Amino acid sequence: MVCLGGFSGLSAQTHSKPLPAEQEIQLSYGADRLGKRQDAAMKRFRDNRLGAFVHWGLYAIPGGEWNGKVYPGAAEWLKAWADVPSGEWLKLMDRWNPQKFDARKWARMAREMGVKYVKITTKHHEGFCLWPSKYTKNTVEYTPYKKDILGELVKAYNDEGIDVHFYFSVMDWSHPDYRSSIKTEEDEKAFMRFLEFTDNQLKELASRYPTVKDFWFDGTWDASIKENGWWTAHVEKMLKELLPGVTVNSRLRADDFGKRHFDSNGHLMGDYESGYERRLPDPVKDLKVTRWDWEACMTLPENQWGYHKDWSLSYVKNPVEVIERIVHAVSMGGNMAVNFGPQPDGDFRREEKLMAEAVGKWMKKYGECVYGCDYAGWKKQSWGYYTRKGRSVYMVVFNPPYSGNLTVNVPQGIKITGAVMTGKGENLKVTETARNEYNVGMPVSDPGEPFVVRLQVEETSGSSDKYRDALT
Ligand code: H76
Repeated sequence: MVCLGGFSGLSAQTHSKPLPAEQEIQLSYGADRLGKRQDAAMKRFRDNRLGAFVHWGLYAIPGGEWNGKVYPGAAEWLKAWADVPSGEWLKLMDRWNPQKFDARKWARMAREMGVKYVKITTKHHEGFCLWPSKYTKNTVEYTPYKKDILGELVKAYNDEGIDVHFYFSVMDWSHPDYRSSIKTEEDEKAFMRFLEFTDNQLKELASRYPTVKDFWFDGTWDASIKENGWWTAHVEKMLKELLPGVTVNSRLRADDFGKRHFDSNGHLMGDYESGYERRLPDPVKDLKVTRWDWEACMTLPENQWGYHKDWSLSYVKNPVEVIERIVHAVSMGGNMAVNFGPQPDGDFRREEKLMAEAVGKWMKKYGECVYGCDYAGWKKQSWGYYTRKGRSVYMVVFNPPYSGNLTVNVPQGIKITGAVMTGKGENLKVTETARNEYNVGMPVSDPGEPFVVRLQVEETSGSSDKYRDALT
C-alpha cells in the first residue's frame, strides 16, 4: 500500500507543447477549459498569493522517532520508514490530546504573518481524519480529545478573514479497500468501494464546511488512480457542483491515458498547476508557467511537513529565504504556501513562530508587491525580482549590487518617471542610461532587509500592445 515510487508524482508537471488543434486527441477526461479561469473565485485565489500549509496528524506524536530510532525522512511518512502496521499506528489515536490547541491563536498567528489562506491536512496518507467523518472510525472523534479540530479551524480562520483550503490525500494507508495497483477482480471490487468511500468523505467535507475555497489533492500517483482518470474528472465536477467557485489542483487529475496534471494534448487539468513542491521554476528559462495559474509549497527544513522533533538533521531556511521564495513565485505568476507542522500539544515550535513573525513584519511593510500582483514581463535582473499590479511595477531587491545602481531594462515603449521606496516614501534617483535602460539609485540609508521600489511607469505612443497588456 505504501508506494514510495510515488515521489515520481512530483515530476509529473512536465509539460509537453500543446498539439495543433486539428491533431488533438479526443479525450473524455482531459482538460475542460483552455487558459486561466477568470471568475471572481479564481481571481481571489490568485490575488491572495501568500498562504500557509498546515500538516497535522498522528505523525506529530512520534515526531520522526519510532522504537527509539530517529528517522531522518519526512515525519509524516514515518509509518512507511519504520514499516509500522496500520493497527499499531492507529493506536496513536489514544494519545491524540492536544491540550494547548487553540484555533483562535492559530488564526491570529496566520493573520499576523499576512497569509490570506491556510491549507489544512484534513487527512494525510496515514488515514487519520481531523474531522469526525461518519465513514470511518479513524477520526478525532475517537480520540481522548474528541472535538472537531477541522471545524474549529475553519471557523477561527474565517473569523479572521482568512480563506480555508483543504488538503486531502486520496491514498489512505489505513483503509482496507485501498489498492496501489489492481491485479485481481477482488482488487477491482475493493478499489471501487474505496472510491465510493472517498466520494462520501469529500461530499461530507463539502457539506459540513461549505466555506471551503479549495481542495488540494495529494497521494494520487498510484497506478490504481491513474488507471481511473474518469474518477478524478468526476471528483472535480462533483465538488464544483456542490461548491460553486471552488478551485481544485492539477495533482488530482489524470486523463483517459493516465497522463497527470497536463492531459495528453498538453492542456492543464484542474484549475492550477501544483507540482512545484519544495522547488520553483527558473525565473529565466521557465516562463511558460506564466500561461497558467500555479501554486508552489515549501518546507522550512529540506523536507519536513509534519512535526519532526529533530530539526538539526538538515538546513533550515531563514525568514529572508522564505520571503525570497514567496516573491520568486509571485514574480512568475504563482502563489506560495509556506508549511507549518504543529506539535502534538497543539502549539507551534519556536522556529515556526519566529519565522511567521518575521515574514509578517516584512509583509506589513512591503506586502503590496505580493498581494494581487503578477508576472511583470520585464527582463530579470540579478538584484532581485519584478512583480506588477496594474500600472505599478515593483522591484523587490534582495542583492543590491556593489555599484549601488539597480539596472532596469524596460520593454519598448515604456518610460520610468519615478521610483519610490515602499513603506518609507523616499524618492530614489532615476537616470536614463541607454535606450530602454535606466539606473535606479539605492536608498540613502541601508534598509538592512530586502526592500521594495515602486516604479512609476508611463507608456509612450510607440508602446506595443503586448506591453500595454502587461500594464493593465
Ligand atoms: C510526497 C508527499 C507529500 N506531499 C507533500 C505536500 C507532503 O504532504 C508530503 O508528505
